[in-house]
Amino acid sequence: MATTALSSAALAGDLTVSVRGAGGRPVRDAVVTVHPASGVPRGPIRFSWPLRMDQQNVQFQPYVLIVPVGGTVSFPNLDRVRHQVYSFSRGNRFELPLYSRGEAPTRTFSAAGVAALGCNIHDQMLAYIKVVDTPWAAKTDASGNLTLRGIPAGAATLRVWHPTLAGRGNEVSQAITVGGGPATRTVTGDFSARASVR
Ligand SMILES: [Cu+2]
Repeated sequence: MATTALSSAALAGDLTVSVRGAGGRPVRDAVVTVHPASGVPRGPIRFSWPLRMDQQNVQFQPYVLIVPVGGTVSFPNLDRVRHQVYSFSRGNRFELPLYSRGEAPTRTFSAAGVAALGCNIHDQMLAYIKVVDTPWAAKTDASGNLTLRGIPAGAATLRVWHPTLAGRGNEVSQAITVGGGPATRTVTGDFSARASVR
């Protein structure tokens, strides 16, 4: 590789994370966050995906939505039936009034953590909002993988959360060191827990 003039920007690296369960089974919808020891940038965090939790066919969509602290989520009802969405999760308790097709109430999430969502009308509806305080956050795809880009080089904490991950808060963490280039890491866990409802 050619040596060129050093950029004024600090070194940063891309991290590909692979989340696996028993027998190497890929785990989708696992939320991976990285908190550099040097801190996260000030100011609002923005993600590329919409902050939107649809109700369609009497299901929430998506199953897991990552939201930055302070983010406002809309909850559009695309069904012909009414929904009444709530969360009993500590720090993120709320209840939206019963609402009909075409309505899209909103809720702002000001505390990092999890909001397990339910519907008072339809017991089978379940989804999760993961509120994060770092811009380095993503969820795994169907192959259990994701890539976080531009993480500052140095020490950092990597966390993996999933509603069926066994352990405190459905989360595991490990210390990592981010280098100045691409890296990969596999996190294997026990995803046999019953999906948490709060
Ligand atoms: Cu409902």
